Amino acid sequence: EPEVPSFIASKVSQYSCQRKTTLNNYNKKFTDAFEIMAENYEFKENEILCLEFLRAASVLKFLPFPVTRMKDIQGLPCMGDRVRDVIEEIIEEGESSRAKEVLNDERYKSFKQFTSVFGVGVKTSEKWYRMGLRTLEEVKADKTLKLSKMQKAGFLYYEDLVSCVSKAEADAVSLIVKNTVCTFLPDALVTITGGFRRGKKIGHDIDFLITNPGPREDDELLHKGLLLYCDIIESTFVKEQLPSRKIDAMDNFQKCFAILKLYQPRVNNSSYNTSKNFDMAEVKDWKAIRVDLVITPFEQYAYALLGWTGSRQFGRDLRRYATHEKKMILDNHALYDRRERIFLKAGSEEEIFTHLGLDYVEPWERNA
Ligand code: 8DG
Ligand code: MN
Ligand code: MN
Repeated sequence: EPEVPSFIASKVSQYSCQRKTTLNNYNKKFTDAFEIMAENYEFKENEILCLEFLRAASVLKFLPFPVTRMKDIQGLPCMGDRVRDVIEEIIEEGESSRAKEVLNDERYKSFKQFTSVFGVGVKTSEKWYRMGLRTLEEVKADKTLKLSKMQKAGFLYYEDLVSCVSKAEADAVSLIVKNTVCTFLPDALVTITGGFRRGKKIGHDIDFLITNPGPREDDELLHKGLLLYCDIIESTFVKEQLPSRKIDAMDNFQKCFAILKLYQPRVNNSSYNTSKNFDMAEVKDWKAIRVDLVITPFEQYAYALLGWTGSRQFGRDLRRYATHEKKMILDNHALYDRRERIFLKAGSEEEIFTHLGLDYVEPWERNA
């Protein structure tokens, strides 16, 4: 029996920023079910129940052993009745009937398809669903719909974008981005953030943080270059404004949710060469890849790095911890101490953890 003597359930923090969560998940069958439940609540715009299941998933991802009896979750935080019901059923039946119902639910299935398109969120899905649309085929066939520029690109490169990005692809794109950025800004720092910085082997996109030490002259950077699709969002950051208190704060950096054209060496497959229809031009030798490019002023780099490294849940808990345990406000730009009425400067992630009175958590331990 997997018994971990040093493990004390009642000492587990309710905040994932006080836990170390690696990619080694012993409780995937539970956390998968929770994430389906959470996503369904997200589609219903029920933030409270969505977060309840995401927090529970995050606690079980942290457990150093698989849950096999209800006793195993005794004393753990974030285990409300709804969560316990799902756990109990999975222990007894091997699966959750509630999660299964969600997977078969018409509305969930439609929203899942719709939101898989780049540029389509819950709001657009809601609109399409109310119009009676149920599948992506129906959406594509409806010529009265006015798609945004982003959504048009999402449909155009759909197949490439739903197939995930590998670590090798991320490394290849990283070289291209670094080279391109450095031709414009030789001193610029380009860092991969997001899931790949946390050690994930696949992702839905590649996240980059770009900063230029010294005088600011980086506004032009995103406006030039190699992008298939790029919708640039201008920086709206106002100096001295208080950090945002929103739980899922969008930041005000100049950023670009882009699609990059990654050329891939053609596999020399002999069946192509003997084919009657062989035509070099018809073989697609590139893949569309989703890339997030975020430009940050050098003084805010550590905060931006912490925010964009994620995970989303880890970030939410950092902000919740700052607000409720420290009377501070944290976002991707700054940390504000409400008691002292000062902004706390940080040149590294370590310093931000220190400001918050937290033990440092490595990026690969932030997979909450
Ligand atoms: P994945 O791409 O492998 O699926 O996972 P990920 O890398 O963890 O997720 P992500 O959606 O790419 O987001 C990376 C981190 O960036 C995540 O922790 C949340 C954070 N983030 C912000 N601001 C914004 C924003 O405006 N949009 C998005 N999508 N993510 C943001 O701090
Ligand atoms: Mn990502
Ligand atoms: Mn991203």
